[in-house]
Parts: sequence; C-alpha cells; structure tokens
Amino acid sequence: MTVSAPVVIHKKNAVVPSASATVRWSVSAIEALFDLPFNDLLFRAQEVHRRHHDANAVQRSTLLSIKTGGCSEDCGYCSQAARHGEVQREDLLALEEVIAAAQAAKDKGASRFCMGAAWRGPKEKDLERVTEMVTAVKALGMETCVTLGMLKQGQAEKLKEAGLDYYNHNLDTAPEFYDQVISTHSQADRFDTLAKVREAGIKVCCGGIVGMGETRGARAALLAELANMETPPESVPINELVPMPGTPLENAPPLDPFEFVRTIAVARIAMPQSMVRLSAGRQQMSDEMQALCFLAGANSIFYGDKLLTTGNPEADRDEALFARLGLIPV
Ligand code: SAM
Ligand code: DTB
Ligand code: SF4
Repeated sequence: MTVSAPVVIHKKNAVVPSASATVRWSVSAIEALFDLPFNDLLFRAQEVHRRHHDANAVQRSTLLSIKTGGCSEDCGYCSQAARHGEVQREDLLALEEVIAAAQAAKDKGASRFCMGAAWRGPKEKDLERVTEMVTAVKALGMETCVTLGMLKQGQAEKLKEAGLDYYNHNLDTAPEFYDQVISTHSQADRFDTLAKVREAGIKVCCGGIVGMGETRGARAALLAELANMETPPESVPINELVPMPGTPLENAPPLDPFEFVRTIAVARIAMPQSMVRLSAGRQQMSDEMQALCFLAGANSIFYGDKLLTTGNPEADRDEALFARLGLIPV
C-alpha cells in the first residue's frame, strides 16, 4: 500500500485551528498509515524516528498535582471534575512543598518538572503563586512545564517571564468527538489558549487521549489536527484512558494494545521532530508493550510513581526497564 507524502509548510510560531490550517496531513493519509500492516507501520516509524532523534534516548518528566480536584469542567474522563465527585478538593500547594517535590524528582533523574492544576483556568492571584513555583523549580536546574487550563490575555507572558519552558494543553480528541466527551469548553477554546502560549514564546505540549470509545477515524483526525498546526507541538503526549470510577467513561471498552502502539507510530511519522510522550496508562502496560511503544517512536515518559491522581510505574521499575532495553535517560 502506498501512503501519500505530506505537504510541507514552513510558518513559524503559530497555532491555528484545524479548520483554517494548511493541510500538511489529510485525515485520509493518516488513516492510510493506521491501516498499514503492523510491521510495515513500525518499520516506517523507526525510519522516521532514527532520522530525527537519538534512537535510544528517552526524556523523563515528573508530574505533580499542585491543585487537585473540585474542577468546574465536565471532561468525561477526569476524576477531578467536581461533578464526578470522586476526588477530594485540595488547595493550591505551598511553594515549599513544590520545591521539595521537584528536588526529589531531580534527585531521581527527571529532567523536567510538570505542575498540573484542576482549573478551568487560573485566577490572577493563583497565577502569581504558580509563577513563583516556576521560577523556583527553574532555579533547581530543571525544565519547567505547567498545565493550568485556559489562559487569559497576558497570563502566558507572565509564565514566560517566570521561566516557563512548556505549557501542556491537550486537544484530547477528534473535533467531531469532542462535545460527546466535554461540554463546558470547546476545542476552539483550546486552540485559543495554544495560540497565546505560542505567541508568548513558550513551547507547546499538546496531545490527547485514546481508548475513550472513539473510532480509528477519530484517532486519525486528532493526529491530523496536531500535525497540521503551523508549528506542530514540540511535545505530544499520547494518553491511554485510565478509566476512573465515577466518571462517564469508567466503563469505556478497552483499546486493543496494538491499536495504541499504532497510534504512537502514526504520531511519530506525522510529527517527525516532536517528542512523543508515552503518557497515562503506562501502569497497566506490560514491559513488552512499553518496549513496542518505544520501538514505534515514543521518546519521553512521565517518571515517578504518581501522575496527577492515578498511579504510574515505580521509578525502580522504569530504571530496570531502561537497563533491560539499553535506553538512555535524558
Ligand atoms: N485542567 C487542565 C486541563 O484540562 O488542561 C490540566 C489538567 S488535565 C488533568 C491534563 C490532561 O490529563 C487532560 O487534558 C487529559 O488529556 C489527561 N487526563 C485526565 N484524566 C485522564 C484519564 N483518566 N486518563 C488519561 N488521561 C487523562
Ligand atoms: C498529559 O497529557 N497527561 C498528564 C499530563 N499531561 C498533565 C496527565 C495524565 C493524568 C492521568 C489521570 C490522573 O492522574 O488523574
Ligand atoms: Fe478540569 Fe482538566 Fe479534569 Fe477537565 S481535564 S475536569 S479541565 S482538571
């Protein structure tokens, strides 16, 4: 089977909604990649991966939930939505607690520290406290990332001034599936914040979740949206749904593991220069499954025994896996 080559466009520092983006990858070209025989797809992904990245290097970021639960939004996958009533609301952490967690992550070998908050978006006084956290974590010699929800005018600039390297804000799913999963904000809102982040000169971390009962076509449409951004995200987290009790998606049908590996491989081919992050869902994956994901082009992970509210493989298990596979942490 032949797969049409991407149309290359070169416009720097811009994120545009898929509706108006130049089509670098059509959804059907992405679907054709998904439809390849598994071995052909992985071979192509390895070729692209080796052309653009060190084949054995894997970047490690540690996550910390700096403000947990009580979120006003209704994302169908998320345990932190107040209306799903599963996670106790906690206040924004104290600066000292954040610094201690970042230092511990650095001591364990993480190169980036990502702070997540269960907000629709930050209030000004909250943003001020987050900027202090960013500056303090940066001073430890780590890269910084935050995910705080939607940003208002001027907030991205404040984060940039504080020393922020990355802002995580996912498109999460295909445009046609989005309002079946989330009703309190739209994908257009997400693009609006992504544009503010780019404009401020912060690197973009943007991906999505698979395994929410979406079709393969929807997975292809999500990857096409990401790949067609004028500047594709520097970092693309691919999360496998962790079905959380009490959420509308708690009984979502499990995704075929090979389909998850295919999603990683297609992301790698469609976004050759991006870091592709094997994100949520790793705790449920075997070592063999993770090895396939690295072979498919994943080159970053979340590292440390907790994501935001759910578990992640213990650092020791990851160390052992890296040693067995000859992977080099960066
Ligand atoms: N409130 C902010 C937002 O929505 O952008 C930041 C935190 S939110 C928890 C960050 C991301 O975590 C979501 O965009 C989603 O991709 C991912 N996520 C949340 N719950 C998940 C779950 N149960 N399984 C997999 N990924 C999940
Ligand atoms: C991302 O794409 N995945 C991370 C990070 N960005 C913030 C979060 C995963 C959350 C998994 C569910 C939880 O721990 O609550
Ligand atoms: Fe709130 Fe983010 Fe969870 Fe949505 S994903 S409910 S915005 S914390």
